[in-house]
Amino acid sequence: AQVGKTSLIMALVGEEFPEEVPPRAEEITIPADVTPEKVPTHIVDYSESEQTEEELQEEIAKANVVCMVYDVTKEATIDKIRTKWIPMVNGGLEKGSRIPIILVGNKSDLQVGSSMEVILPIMNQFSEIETCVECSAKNLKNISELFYYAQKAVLHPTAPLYDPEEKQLKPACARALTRIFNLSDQDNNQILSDEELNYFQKSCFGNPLAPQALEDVKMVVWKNTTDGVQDNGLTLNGFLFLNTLFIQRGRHETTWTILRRFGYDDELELTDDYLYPQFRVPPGCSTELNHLGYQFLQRLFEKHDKDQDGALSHTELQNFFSVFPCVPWGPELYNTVCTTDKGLLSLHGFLCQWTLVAYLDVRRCLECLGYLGYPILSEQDSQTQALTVTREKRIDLEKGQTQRNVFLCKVLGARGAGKSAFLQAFLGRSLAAQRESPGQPSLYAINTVQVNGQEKYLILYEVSADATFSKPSDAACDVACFIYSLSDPKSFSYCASIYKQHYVDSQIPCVFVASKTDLPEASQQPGLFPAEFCYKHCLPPPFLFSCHSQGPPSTAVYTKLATAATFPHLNAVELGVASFWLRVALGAAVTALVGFTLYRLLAKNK
Ligand SMILES: Nc1nc2c(ncn2[C@@H]2O[C@H](COP(=O)(O)OP(=O)(O)OP(=O)(O)O)[C@@H](O)[C@H]2O)c(=O)[nH]1
Ligand SMILES: [Mg+2]
Repeated sequence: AQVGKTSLIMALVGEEFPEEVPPRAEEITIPADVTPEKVPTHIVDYSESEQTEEELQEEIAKANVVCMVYDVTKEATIDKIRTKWIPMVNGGLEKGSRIPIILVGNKSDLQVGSSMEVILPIMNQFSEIETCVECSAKNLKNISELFYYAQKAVLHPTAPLYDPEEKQLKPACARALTRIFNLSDQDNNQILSDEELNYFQKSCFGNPLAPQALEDVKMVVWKNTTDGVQDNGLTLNGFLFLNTLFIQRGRHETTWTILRRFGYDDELELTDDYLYPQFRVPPGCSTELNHLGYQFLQRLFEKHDKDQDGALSHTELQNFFSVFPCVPWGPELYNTVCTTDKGLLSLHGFLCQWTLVAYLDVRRCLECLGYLGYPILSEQDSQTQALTVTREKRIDLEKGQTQRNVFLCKVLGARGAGKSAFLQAFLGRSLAAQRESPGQPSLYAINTVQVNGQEKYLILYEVSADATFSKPSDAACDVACFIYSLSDPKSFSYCASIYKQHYVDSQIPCVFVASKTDLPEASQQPGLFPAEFCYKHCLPPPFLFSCHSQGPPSTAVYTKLATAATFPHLNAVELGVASFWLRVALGAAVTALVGFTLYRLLAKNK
């Protein structure tokens, strides 16, 4: 009481010292345009004589920041801050969710020395105290500063960033800044060069550093650290030191600007707005990376391929994921995409995997591109610019053409028919190669295929023989591949039955594949001749396939699948099916014709 709370508020608003004040000032809102941080500010006074403690607690619960005023000439009022007011404000709250406090020493005009000696221990005791300021309502000293600090405490709180007791960055803050350092270190040499620092500066603050400022920054770091500057650039430690310095000098808004630019919120988590920008995918449409997305990913691949062998080793891949909260790809990766001779991830395999993620789970893809700093590094508004939503499939079918570059093929077949082997063969692995290094099984395999001179991505998905097809989407895909084993007499009936139940009336192109042609053929169950079945349903004749090969298995069947997916509107007849059946039929006619001609020749020579 009587420390001058009401006078301070009225001095701020009236810009002069009010000689007479009521016990409690009216609630006021200062409009955004006249406050230093451009946020509207609501100021609420408290009067012990007019309000109960419950009323005070209610107000505190609504507040973003509390200014605690003491009288610099009365030590008892300082004592009460420590013993009563701070415990009251933050006592009920759990650690971490504390309301920032500004200590305000009023009536500085009456005092000769400074109250700082008494205040400092209190500040050290309570980390929720953002700052302290001495002021005077009487001669208007530091009044606007006081409200500026209050705004700053809300907008740029110290607590998440800095541990005043340890005098160092908090672990979460150091982690976030480390990630930002790694993203900004574009050539991956663990040093921010002048060029990288300028890019960083520009993306965070809108303009590059002046050459002299750049030198000054490095000089400060060099003078105060042992390893902060190396090869005329800033190391991670130097970068962290610089931010510690900002905070220690009360310039947390600098560090906050950096953190927010890279997508962090007040809890130092990446915000949902940043990780999951609005992206609408209407039903019937698919999602693909566009050239911007591929360009960005290729650049990052090259950044992390330190030995430039065209592949990411396990360590290099780990390094690539260092800006992620956890590694998103499991060991099945190596059975999903092509690898190099040494079993490492090639650029091609890397881009295939990204294509798969973009197609199957676009939300996840946006999230991952967010971790990689896409918006900042590509100078675009958001990750959505790396992706394209394709036209609705129904319209593609109507128009008879598609712009899609990625197709999904479901691979169906009885147990042991050779589905998994078929997927692996798509990655260029013969049966021998598969047996030599089996690895973690994957239900997906993705690779590129040439269709009419254009590169298309084809995703193979192995449907378990136990799959139930409980909803229409279980059958949905761009092309269905039915695999039966020539050596297993029972395996065709599974294909025939799934085809008849789920595909015969769909518009999905279907291809039958007879697998294991290297093994002795067993006749399929009576009454079921695959070729006859295909003919009856206007399907192309079964494609003969074997993974038992020297070197990579033949790719013809995958081209056929991708072609069928690209031109679904072409029915079997146009896809050359007819010509096959015609050839079979014509075969007889040709023989007859040749026979006739021969006969004539013979007759002539007689
Ligand atoms: N000789 C030969 N064996 C093959 C061929 N393709 C697959 N196999 C073998 O057939 C067996 C079954 O192959 P998988 O690919 O696991 O069959 P699947 O259809 O995936 O089986 P499930 O996942 O259990 O339904 C394995 O032992 C393969 O090695 C082939 O072209 N030739
Ligand atoms: Mg399998």
